[in-house]
Amino acid sequence: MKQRKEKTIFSAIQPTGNITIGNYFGAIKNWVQLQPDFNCIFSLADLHAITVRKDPEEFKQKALEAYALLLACEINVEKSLLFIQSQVNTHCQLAWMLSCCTEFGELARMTQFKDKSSSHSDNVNCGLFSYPVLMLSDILLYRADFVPVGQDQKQHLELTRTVAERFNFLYGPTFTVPEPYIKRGAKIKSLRDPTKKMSKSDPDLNSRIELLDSPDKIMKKIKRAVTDPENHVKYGENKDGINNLMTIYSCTTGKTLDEIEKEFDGIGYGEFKTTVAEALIEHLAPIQKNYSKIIKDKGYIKNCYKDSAEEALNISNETLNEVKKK
Ligand code: ATP
Ligand code: LTN
Repeated sequence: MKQRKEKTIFSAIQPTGNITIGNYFGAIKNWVQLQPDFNCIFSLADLHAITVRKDPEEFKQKALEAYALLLACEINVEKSLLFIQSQVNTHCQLAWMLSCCTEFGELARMTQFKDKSSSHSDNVNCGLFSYPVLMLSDILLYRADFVPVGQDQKQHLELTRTVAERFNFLYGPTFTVPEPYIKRGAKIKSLRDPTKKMSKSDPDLNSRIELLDSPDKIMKKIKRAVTDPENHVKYGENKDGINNLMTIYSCTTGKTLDEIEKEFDGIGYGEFKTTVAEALIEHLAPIQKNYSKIIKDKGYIKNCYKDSAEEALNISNETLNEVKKK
């Protein structure tokens, strides 16, 4: 990280499956835009990902691809850190200490835990339960001021603040209490069930657009997206499917919902879907082009994550040592 700015940003993404436009518009695009103004520290949260069972070989490959894709999205390792969580051992150490400052009841209330324990009822492990403690440790180690995430992570952020304040109160000022940095309207829903969030681990491939999907796939998936019988491009209640497509179009083009309603006044869902798909295809093309170059250069990718991990370890060790002392 070359320049030291006044404020620091931390965020992470799990290398599970293929990164979707939900991850991109909800998180990664913001990360890229924040790079000129903040010290930016980003991580691939592989330790979080193993709360759900993985095939080891596939997992390793996915982590490498996710790393390359973040570089392709223009996370710039000259300016920012982009490291792999399991390569920086301070995270687990702080997580243990802070798990002793987190209440059982606080973790039991987390909606992500409730959702994931019902969708993976054969493996409700302790890691799934204490997941937020590792996450808040990720953030607090770097004394981050802001954490850009999608709305689904807001509850974990509130817990991060609670635990930081509790520790500071009990042992004296230590942690920066971070603020969430959440962009309005950036929650992208599943194309098949627009009441649920779009997720890269949803078993239904048609529920999501992945950043590396071909133009043909993007067109097909958008065409098949669930809508309502009204055939009127208007944002509103009980129109989750159309609301979602309008959000995607808005994120892609920068147009407001009002502008979109005007643009498609009197135009049906079929034509609207084609326009949304075309805009997405155009938006993703440069990322896909960058990715195909980067993924061929394994040496470069390795250098990037090793250098970042080394620097992350130096920064986080300072915080960890202070916590140990206290
Ligand atoms: P998984 O399905 O493996 O749980 P995910 O797709 O939900 O993964 P995460 O790795 O948990 O993604 O999240 C990475 C970042 O992307 C987070 O900041 C999260 O808030 C954001 N994000 C994930 N899904 C969406 C979505 N549908 N809309 C907006 N932001 C999202
Ligand atoms: N739990 C997050 C990923 C994550 C994260 C973090 C995000 C792990 N550690 C620290 C922000 C800050 C998720 O599932 N999106």
